[in-house]
Amino acid sequence: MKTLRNIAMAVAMAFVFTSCEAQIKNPKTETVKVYGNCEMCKKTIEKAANEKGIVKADWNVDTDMLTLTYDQTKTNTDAILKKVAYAGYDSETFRAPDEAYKNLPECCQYDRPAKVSAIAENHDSHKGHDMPAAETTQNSPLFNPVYTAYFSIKDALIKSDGKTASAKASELVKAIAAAPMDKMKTEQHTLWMKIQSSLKTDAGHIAETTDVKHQRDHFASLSENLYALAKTTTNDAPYYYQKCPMYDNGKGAHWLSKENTIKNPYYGSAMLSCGSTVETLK
Ligand SMILES: [Cu+2]
Repeated sequence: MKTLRNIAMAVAMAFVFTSCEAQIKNPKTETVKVYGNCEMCKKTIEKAANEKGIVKADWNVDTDMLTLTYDQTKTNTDAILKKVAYAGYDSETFRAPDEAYKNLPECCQYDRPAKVSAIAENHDSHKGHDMPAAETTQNSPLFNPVYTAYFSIKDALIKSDGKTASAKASELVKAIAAAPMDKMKTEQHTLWMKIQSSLKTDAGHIAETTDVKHQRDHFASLSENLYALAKTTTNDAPYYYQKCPMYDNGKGAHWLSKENTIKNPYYGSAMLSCGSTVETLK
């Protein structure tokens, strides 16, 4: 009898807990990224998303992830993210109107993501039009001029053609200077600030000489930095991170290529197929 009562109690308790949990009817839970900085951002984001009995929102300051539980017969994630965008916060789905972003307190002016797929439905229809969505959905176009110049240097070094390597390095210097920092994601921007001066130095030295040996020394460190950068981007085609085990008295050196086939830029025709792919970046 006592056991039976305990079971009945447990069932009743479980029911109470579930019904408390289920304040929101027909619940659906989704976690999405919303860009922001601080505790104040958390308040604003949650306030914009919350709706009594319909939406419960929780934004994590450390991960930038917004967990939404909502009544799926009454709303959906897009509708909620639109409200969040109007409050000034970008998500992967909606970009906040620039005005709303500018109105945020200074501490809340987070680094805006490069990825922009759409603008929250705008009162001013003109604003929506000058936002070329397709151009910015992928991250790699940001750095395309950098990588295009880099791959040309690599191809010249494969042929031990110091003159072309030098010319292409001049293009790389320009591409580095023109990289749009305002469009980089936070992690890319941080990395960019760290590697920018070495990129300039290495590209500059390759440009200044036609001595292939000197160019290859700088190409090795240039490749390491561009590898780190490539890891933060989504590439339209895979980049292969390849290794020559012999370079610099057996210390080895890496390079990036768009082809899986090994064409070694460190020794050219002498050791053309020496090396291997160590990582594929997509
Ligand atoms: Cu803030």
